[in-house]
Amino acid sequence: MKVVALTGGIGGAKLALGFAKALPAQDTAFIVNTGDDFEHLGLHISPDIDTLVYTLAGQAGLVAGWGRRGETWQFMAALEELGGETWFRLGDKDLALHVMRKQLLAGGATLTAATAAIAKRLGIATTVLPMSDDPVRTVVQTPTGALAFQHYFVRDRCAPPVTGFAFAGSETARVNPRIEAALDPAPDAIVICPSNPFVSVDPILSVPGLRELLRACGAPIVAVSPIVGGRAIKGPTAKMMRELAIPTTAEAVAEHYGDILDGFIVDEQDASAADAVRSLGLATRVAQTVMQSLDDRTELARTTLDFAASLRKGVATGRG
Ligand code: FO1
Repeated sequence: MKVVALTGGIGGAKLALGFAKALPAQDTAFIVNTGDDFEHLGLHISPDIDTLVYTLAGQAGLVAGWGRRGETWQFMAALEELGGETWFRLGDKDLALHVMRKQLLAGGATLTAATAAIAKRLGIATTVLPMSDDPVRTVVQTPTGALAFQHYFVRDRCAPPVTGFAFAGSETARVNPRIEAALDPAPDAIVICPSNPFVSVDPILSVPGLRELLRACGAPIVAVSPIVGGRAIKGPTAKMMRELAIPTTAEAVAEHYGDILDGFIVDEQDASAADAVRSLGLATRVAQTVMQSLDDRTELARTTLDFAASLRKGVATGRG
């Protein structure tokens, strides 16, 4: 089985680890959101790439879910003394990765090449692909104006009500050519991980041509709901849905993804949503999607692949 999975943020990284444990490395490729990226302190920060590579390397911070475990904060303390910006916390070990990435990019490397070099040094054998090597930046629209993503997410702690999103640079961004290679030959499954649909998945799908590439390759496309029992397991997904007057339900997420999907997996707590999802023309599967242990991650990965396989056998997918 070969999988290509779209991921961003902490929820997505959990399932990504499940795939990395369930499949051989050469059969596993991740398309990662770079809409959260920003230039900060002269560094190029790529939070969703870093959350994924630290998770795959077993180095992710267990509490917050971002940054590295076992961190020290001498750099932040010294920066504070100098009056530098410390609202975005960079641990001492994490800092080394950002400095290395900046050095590679300054030397002319693409974000893909820099990511591959870093992933290799962290012992990661799976393929980690930024959605594009061109800059795409998520902008959060609020009643009092637009916010850069990290200002919304970290500096303002997701407090401002959202009215919409924009992905600056997406008009001219090119799909990472390595993604085209990963889709040819077609994988057995394309999976949209349980990430935030608005600020982790939509930026990926905003890259011109990527949505069409995913659909054209013929692999079944399935998503795992990031909403369980009306709540997001982590992060502002449900809050954003409420602010956008979208019901905080699993089926509302399926509807949001629209016709790119063939199948949608809902948690056992939302089994009652299965009919509503089917009425969207989607195949659906009820499973445990809440991932606490490593086994949960691997089990959900296997369930997702099995579900996609059942769709690949030509079962009516309801896809237009
Ligand atoms: N999130 C926070 O809430 N506070 C932080 O200080 C913070 C620092 C940080 C440093 C590196 C990194 O890769 C991620 C970091 N994040 C922090 C998380 C980050 O903002 C989010 O993970 C993504 O942008 C949204 O998924």
